[in-house]
Amino acid sequence: DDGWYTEEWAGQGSAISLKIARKLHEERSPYQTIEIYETESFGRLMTLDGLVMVTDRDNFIYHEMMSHPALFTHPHPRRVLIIGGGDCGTLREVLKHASVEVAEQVELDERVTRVAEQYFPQLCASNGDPRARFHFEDGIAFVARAAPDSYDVVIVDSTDPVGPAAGLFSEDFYRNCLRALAPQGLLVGQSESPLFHPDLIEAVHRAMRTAGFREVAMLHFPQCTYPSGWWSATLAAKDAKLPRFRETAAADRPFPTRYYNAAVHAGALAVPEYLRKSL
Ligand code: AG3
Repeated sequence: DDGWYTEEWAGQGSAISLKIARKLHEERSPYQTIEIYETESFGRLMTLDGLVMVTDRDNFIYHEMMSHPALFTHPHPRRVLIIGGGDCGTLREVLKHASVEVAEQVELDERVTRVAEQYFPQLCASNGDPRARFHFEDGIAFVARAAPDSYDVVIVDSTDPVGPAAGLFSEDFYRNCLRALAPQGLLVGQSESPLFHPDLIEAVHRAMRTAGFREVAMLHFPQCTYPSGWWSATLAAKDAKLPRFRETAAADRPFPTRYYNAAVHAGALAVPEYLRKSL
């Protein structure tokens, strides 16, 4: 232990290292190893099975981009379902929208949420909101038995597509999301790095289309502590082409954001040249 935390980026011959001040917590939950570190310059760090999930310093970019583009695209998002997202950062952003009447979160590992409540209280600041509902169970099974037309927006804030999260990138899962979505419904899922994982992004697009989503688009944004430092989310529309986002509402949003704004939203949808043909 040389005082640095390193996540080696599998198969990419590269890594992220953060200088550690001290380790605050480690436990083995029924699902994974959860660790919390105090870093020297990125605030607190949460890892799951050795993979970076959240740092204090840069998680706002990811959480804002997982939520606001979808919620400012749907015409009137009232019922939101979050799959994963145990650190509650996405939930906090979703609850900033006054139109949201209920936000249900389905996280497999309750310990992730309990540890986040203790070590990332800012991310969990809205957990007591009466609109928030927590389910600690498998999101794949939850969506499979959800009643049709239950949600306006489904957000998949998952770990990498390995182990229990692999099913969250499958056509079957997307088909169940499609059914659970109401008319005009939107699905958004984190979809890894545009630099390191273009094949996965392409596969996600294909699977969503095959599942029946009418239009699929990629959003991209920096996330310096995730593999390659550049990340994506994939947005899909249930029953019509993706509407243009509600740009005026985004520009006039009555709550603070640190990364998201209307121009950032438009820019995040621009398709990099090398992906233009494959997507
Ligand atoms: N999002 C985790 C994305 C995967 C990161 N991958 C990695 N470090 N290899 C979930 C946490 C944010 N709510």
